[in-house]
Amino acid sequence: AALLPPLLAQAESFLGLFYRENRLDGLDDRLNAVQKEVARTGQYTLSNDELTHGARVAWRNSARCVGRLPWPALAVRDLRQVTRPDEIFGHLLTHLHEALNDGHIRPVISVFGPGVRIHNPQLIRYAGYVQPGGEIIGDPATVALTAHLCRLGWKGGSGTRFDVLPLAIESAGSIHLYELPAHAVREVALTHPEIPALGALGLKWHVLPVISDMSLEIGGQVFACAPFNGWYLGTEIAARNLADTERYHQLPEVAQALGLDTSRSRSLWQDRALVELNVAVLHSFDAAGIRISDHHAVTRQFVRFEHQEARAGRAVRGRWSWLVPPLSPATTPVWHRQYVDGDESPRFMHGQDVWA
Ligand code: HEM
Ligand code: NRG
Repeated sequence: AALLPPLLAQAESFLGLFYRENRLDGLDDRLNAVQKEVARTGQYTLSNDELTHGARVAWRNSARCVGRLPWPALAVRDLRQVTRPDEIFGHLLTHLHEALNDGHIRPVISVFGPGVRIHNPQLIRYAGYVQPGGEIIGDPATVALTAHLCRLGWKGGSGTRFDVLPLAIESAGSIHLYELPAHAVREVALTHPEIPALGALGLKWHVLPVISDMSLEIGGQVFACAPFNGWYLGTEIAARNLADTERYHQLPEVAQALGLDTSRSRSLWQDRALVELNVAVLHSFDAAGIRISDHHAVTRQFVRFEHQEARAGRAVRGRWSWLVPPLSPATTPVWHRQYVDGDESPRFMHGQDVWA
């Protein structure tokens, strides 16, 4: 095997997995065909079924993902023939629509053709504008991305804290900008079941997390444009995006809405504000009929996933620091378990930010 070209070795390993896990016959014939194709062209083409299974296993292998239990349900859109920016954008709008599914969010991945990549880390993200005085309006995490999009010709949005960024789609070396229409971006305004003052803060978040800057690798083939989504875990929005001091930094405002004593950290005003902000996110998504996980249920499901994988004779890789939620971590079962980190193929991979 050491003498095999790397691509062929990776193809054999993936096809072995594909035939084994699906209990299929004919692996030898398939390997012969792939060997010939690689010898002739230097590449080979995954069948639609192979691509589908490969993408699902890449999710199953994502060591930092606590939401892996429903991995076999991932909907895979085979768009490997699509490389033109206008067409890509159209398919991205369809992706958003099918994923949203009227609030009953479905996990979806769209796999596009060669030479394509999306500069944005997620299809939907809010702009971060730096004011002349240095103050940031919007999401501080996207300041560099926002500046990059402005250099590419974006004129900026309306200047709110929640301006949706345009997409930069690169194909065959040329870059095109697209504004997402409002109907493609579903958002939920935050309210609290008992505390109206929290609703008055004017906070909201978009309902679809669609990661668009990770490559998908299956059997040695790399798809640089393969945006995927599941649904949100409440803590991602409430305990990080809106709460981190380096992000929207809203805990002081929330604490004020709750009437807490913010003069002493020992009043635990940050902790109490954090809990109520998390209550508000889950309550608001539920009221809007939008699927969202809470950290207790998702971690129980993750342990079920571990047991299911053990029964299938497979090892689960996990990164503890990512699997443990940032709110009440020790109340969840993953806190008390150990995980072995690791990177197995098929996989999702991070590359270099285009603007870095
Ligand atoms: C990471 C939850 C679906 C692949 C994460 C994280 C959470 C999460 C909480 C950590 C994110 C962070 O801390 O920034 C969920 C939930 C899902 C879901 C609730 C609902 C179905 C998916 C799907 C895929 C996926 C469909 C791929 C097909 C990943 C990957 C990461 C990740 C690759 C690591 C991202 C990185 O390194 O930045 N997920 N996930 N997840 N998830 Fe999932
Ligand atoms: N924390 C990020 C999203 C990362 C991925 N999370 C998911 N993925 N739930 C944020 O926007 O807050 N997913 O595919 O569902």
